[in-house]
Amino acid sequence: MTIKHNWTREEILEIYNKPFMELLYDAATVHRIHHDPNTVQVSTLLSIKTGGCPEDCGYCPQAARYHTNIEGNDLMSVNQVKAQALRAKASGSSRVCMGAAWRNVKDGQEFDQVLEMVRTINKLEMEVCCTLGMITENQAQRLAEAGLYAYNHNLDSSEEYYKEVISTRGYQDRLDTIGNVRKTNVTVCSGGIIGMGEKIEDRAGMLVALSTLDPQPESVPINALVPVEGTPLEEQQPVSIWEMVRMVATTRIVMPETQVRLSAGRTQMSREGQAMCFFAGANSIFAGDKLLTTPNPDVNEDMEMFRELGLNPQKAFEKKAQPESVEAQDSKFQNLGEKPKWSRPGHTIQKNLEAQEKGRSRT
Ligand code: SAM
Ligand code: DTB
Ligand code: SF4
Repeated sequence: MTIKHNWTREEILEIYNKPFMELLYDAATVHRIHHDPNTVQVSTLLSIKTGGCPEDCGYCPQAARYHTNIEGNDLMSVNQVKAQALRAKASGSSRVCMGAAWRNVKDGQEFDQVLEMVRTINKLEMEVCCTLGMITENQAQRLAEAGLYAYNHNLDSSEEYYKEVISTRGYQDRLDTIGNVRKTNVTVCSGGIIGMGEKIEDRAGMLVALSTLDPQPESVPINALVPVEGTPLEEQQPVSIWEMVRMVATTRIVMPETQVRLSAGRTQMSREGQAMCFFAGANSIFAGDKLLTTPNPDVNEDMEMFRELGLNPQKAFEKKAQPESVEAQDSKFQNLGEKPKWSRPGHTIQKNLEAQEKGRSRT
């Protein structure tokens, strides 16, 4: 079946704004053609390096400048990560997604340690995903060689609205990193956040940027903003379940083969609301009582919801074969000690500056 790669903003808006029942029916129809509607992939997030990030992402509790109430941590040890991965596996997850509060990856001991974490989890027969910020082609190759299954790097919004939220990096950096991942056999996970004050046109703009990638990302997380005290977006009103369902359904229609992940924001959703999202084409979730730093529903409650809805967790490597892990000493790709010049637009975002100022006066 051919996949359409030339979606326009107008076409996507037309889908997003359909009468609700039509949208739900169309999305569920596409979903059933391309996926088993009773299977949902379950990932567990693991924050391997928390807080202290130099970036100014307006939504993020881990940006050092906003002085939120999170507990920061240095990079976890390989053994700690292995223990957490085993717990995640025992609770029914097929994938571990390791997140680091980094702007970009730097070659050196810490990256070598992350590569060892990737090898270790892959050997537990689990899919391994990393989200470490911007990466070069060589860094992507090294992750691939260690056995990485997926790399998460979100576009987060439309190119226009991105400038209203982040000033320390540009949209093109994100696209270039996704391009670097695409040069390897690692799958691409890229999506975004709704509820940051963007217009529906921006949501459509983000879906244009994602759906015109060829190939389209293998997975697309849709996050509802978790407003965290201290961040510039702390006062944003929560998105309604109707908006979430519309976003999921539209994503499903424009990216039929992608796994659409119902990501941050599930603690605010009822089971009925989540069921609508699954019907509209969501077929993955983050499980575990914590996302990276904010709460997520209890695992037992999620499993109870799965039973209620007759959903089954997807097995590891059902969509794509398990990659091999090459040991460090046999690696073809070396630490190049690169110093890539990722951009730093540095334009003024009033809200970010105010939150930064408030944070400063609190310490
Ligand atoms: N530092 C890396 C980066 O920015 O790519 C990886 C970690 S970062 C926390 C990963 C993603 O988490 C962001 O791209 C964003 O989509 C999501 N995120 C962060 N804070 C959030 C919040 N408060 N609500 C919803 N999603 C959030
Ligand atoms: C994604 O799109 N959402 C996840 C994962 N990819 C890394 C992260 C959500 C983070 C929510 C805020 C927090 O817990 O810090
Ligand atoms: Fe840092 Fe990533 Fe948070 Fe931005 S989203 S502040 S880059 S951890």
